[in-house]
Amino acid sequence: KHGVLTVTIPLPPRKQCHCYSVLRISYICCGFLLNQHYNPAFVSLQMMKHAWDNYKRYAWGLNELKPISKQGHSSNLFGNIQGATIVDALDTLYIMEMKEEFKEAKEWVEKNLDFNVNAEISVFEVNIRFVGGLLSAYYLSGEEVFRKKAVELGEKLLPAFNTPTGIPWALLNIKSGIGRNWPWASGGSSILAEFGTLHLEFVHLSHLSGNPVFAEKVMNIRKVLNRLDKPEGLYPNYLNPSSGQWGQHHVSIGGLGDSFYEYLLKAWLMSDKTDEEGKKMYYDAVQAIETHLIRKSSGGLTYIAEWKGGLLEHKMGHLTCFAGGMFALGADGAPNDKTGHHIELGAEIARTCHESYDRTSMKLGPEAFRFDGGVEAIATRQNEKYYILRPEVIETYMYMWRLTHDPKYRQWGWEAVEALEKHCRVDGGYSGIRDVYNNHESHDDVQQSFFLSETLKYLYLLFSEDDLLPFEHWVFNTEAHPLPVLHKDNGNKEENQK
Ligand code: DMJ
Repeated sequence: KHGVLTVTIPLPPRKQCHCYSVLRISYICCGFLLNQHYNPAFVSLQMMKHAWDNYKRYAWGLNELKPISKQGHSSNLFGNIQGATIVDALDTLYIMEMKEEFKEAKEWVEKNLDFNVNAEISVFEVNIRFVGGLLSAYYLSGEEVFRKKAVELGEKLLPAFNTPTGIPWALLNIKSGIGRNWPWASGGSSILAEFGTLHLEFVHLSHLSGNPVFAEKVMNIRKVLNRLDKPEGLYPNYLNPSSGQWGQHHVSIGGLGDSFYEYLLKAWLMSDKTDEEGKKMYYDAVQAIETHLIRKSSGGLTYIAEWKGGLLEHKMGHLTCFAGGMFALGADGAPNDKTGHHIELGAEIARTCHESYDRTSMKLGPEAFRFDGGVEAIATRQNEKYYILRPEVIETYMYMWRLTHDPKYRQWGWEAVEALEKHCRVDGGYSGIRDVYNNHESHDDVQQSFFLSETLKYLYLLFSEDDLLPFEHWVFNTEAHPLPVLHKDNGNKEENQK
């Protein structure tokens, strides 16, 4: 207010900026407008600190934070298992070297994380956030408590597979072991993206416990899928666990389908490229997706449509944007000299998803955007205009950056940082936005746990050196929890390669 204030901010110990160097941002601090030179990875770390400190202050031990009302938020996905944000954030804290915070999170897990509760939970959500979070925390830190808790929780999830086909239920009461499916899912079906997103964690549970049962359960899912005819080579989103038949023929690379495809590719990568079945299923699926779902708009934007019984809905979800990174990550093994083509596909999806952000007032992407009725990459329905701090677009920037080193991906990531700081950051943490086309924020008052596990981690990695969690040694589960590649030449002994 009364002169120039010079602030010196220590850079974190590791070199974190590649050729991007230092960025200038304007920052409001205690009422002063400061022009500071910030290292962008350091900015992501500061964002993590703000998200974490406020969770700790207002919602410690509860699942998530309501950053406007400054209290806990509980979602029925976790029943009454508590501490989702703590478990989801463990590895981000570790990677960012937030040592004090990691220590207090570990102590909470030791003393309070309790799975002996009468709770009906989502098998998928608990697996990707809790099992995945605990496994990564174990592999990164070597602390035995995380391994023990992961295996204990994995055992609690096993009754979900007690169905005539072994395709697991979506919901499970972890006390009684009784499972069921979402009442809205096509004729009692299980969901492709849910039962298809257990593979990585369950293979690691067998690896760490010495008990083959976990891996057997997920290998059986593959067997059931491989016996079935696939319409046009595509996998419908619904499969009945009793009859073993498909439900409605809806196909999506976004919600209900997305991470099934991701896990086929990553199962192959995580097996040190020995899982030939996973590899074949992945590249066959991508071939069918290209033929039947990928289209180009008249304005030249490549998008992935949804398929409903042979008819295309020209809509792409924010969730679908992860596929840019997936195509690029899988490019290396693509058959018939298609490596360059898969990288290009990844780059085109990244561009389309960036456009979906750029065409809003807040420069944050809507939940779904359309390519029909005269629009391209824009949400037209009111109930698709929200942004809930999702990571998929930043995830794709991170993969594209690592695999191409085209500086535009860091630039786009920085645009997202600026938009998050401007519109989502509030006193009590970070909040989602109800309508990204509006000029004034209407906050949804939820700080999702995946904001800490995924969005902020992918931003930090985007602005860090490639040797922080290198792709040769780590694969990220769908909640951005890094799991080590099980190298065939070291007797499958995991190493801390961070
Ligand atoms: C996350 O929980 C995971 O990325 C999941 O695969 C899809 N949705 C959310 C984030 O948007």
